[in-house]
Amino acid sequence: MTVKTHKIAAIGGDGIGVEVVDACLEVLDALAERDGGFALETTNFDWSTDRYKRTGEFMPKDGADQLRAFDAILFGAVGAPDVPDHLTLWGLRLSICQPLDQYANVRPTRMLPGITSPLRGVDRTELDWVIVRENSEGEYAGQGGRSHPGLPIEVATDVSIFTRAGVERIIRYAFQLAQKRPRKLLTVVTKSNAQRHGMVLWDQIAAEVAQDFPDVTWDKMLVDAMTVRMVMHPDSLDTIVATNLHADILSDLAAALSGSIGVAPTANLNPERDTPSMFEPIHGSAFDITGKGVANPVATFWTAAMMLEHLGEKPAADRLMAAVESVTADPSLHTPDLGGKATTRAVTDAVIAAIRG
Ligand code: GGG
Repeated sequence: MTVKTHKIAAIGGDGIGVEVVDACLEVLDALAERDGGFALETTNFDWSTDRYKRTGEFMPKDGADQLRAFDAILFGAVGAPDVPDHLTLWGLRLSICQPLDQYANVRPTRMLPGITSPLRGVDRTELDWVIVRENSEGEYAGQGGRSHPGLPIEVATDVSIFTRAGVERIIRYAFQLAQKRPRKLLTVVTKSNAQRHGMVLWDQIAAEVAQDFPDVTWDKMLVDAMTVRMVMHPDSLDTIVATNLHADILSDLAAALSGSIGVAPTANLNPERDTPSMFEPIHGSAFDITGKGVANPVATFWTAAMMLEHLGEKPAADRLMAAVESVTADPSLHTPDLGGKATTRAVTDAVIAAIRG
């Protein structure tokens, strides 16, 4: 049998990011061993807030270029209590996603077996969404500035940038994704009543792109009304596309509704595959539980399944998800975020045992 080797860059980052990525690498090794058809060659990078404190840089200046040599990137989390969040986010996560043009941030949400939703009466069939977050521009374009510091006339601006090319490619990606899912249903989220330029452009481009997808049923929602719909009528939604900021907020809500942000995965994709894509849990560094051994590794395992699928290893991805679901089905293997007492170690061992069968 030909064994294909995938080169993986592993960046644990900060806090529990390091713990869940380490756990995930163990799981991936077990999968590769069990599968036999592929191998993973992993390179660990210490890029993090700790590195920033030591050297003044979260990652080397040519860091994003170094990552081009890899087939995929497995990322943990960024953020630390003693460094401002805008420095950590821009210093690491965005310094990778933006130069590598990982413009489609895909965030599946569904209820895994054994996990209950805080929404009363919602069952697994009613909550099965994919949120597509625009990941390259919009509110995260980095445009704006401050002047007149400390004076009453101090000014601070953050300018959202929406380009026709950027909006069209993410909406087209979302329609394509919706088309592949059984319900062929897409909701385009904006705030075009208040933001009368960029958000109106989103609405217009959605209507244009929709012409190419006559088999996809689509509608549009204002982001505020969308939060109500997610809670009150979760079964009315399937694929959702929104701006960088709106989708970030909606996907945290989605994760909470599906049981915990500790199980929510995400893929930062360059769909054209010109550059490597990056896979990470949605959650951050969670310093309140760092070092306690209780971080939920399920989000990172799920994101690893997305990574394997992206690398063409669908049977291994399916095996991993089956192992994860067999573990979540057992409440004695729930970590504290899910109301249980299990440790990261126990969940990881159980997933590896399930993989080995
Ligand atoms: N693993 C995700 C992560 O570390 N996120 C850190 C963060 O601050 N994210 C905010 C954002 O992406 O807007």
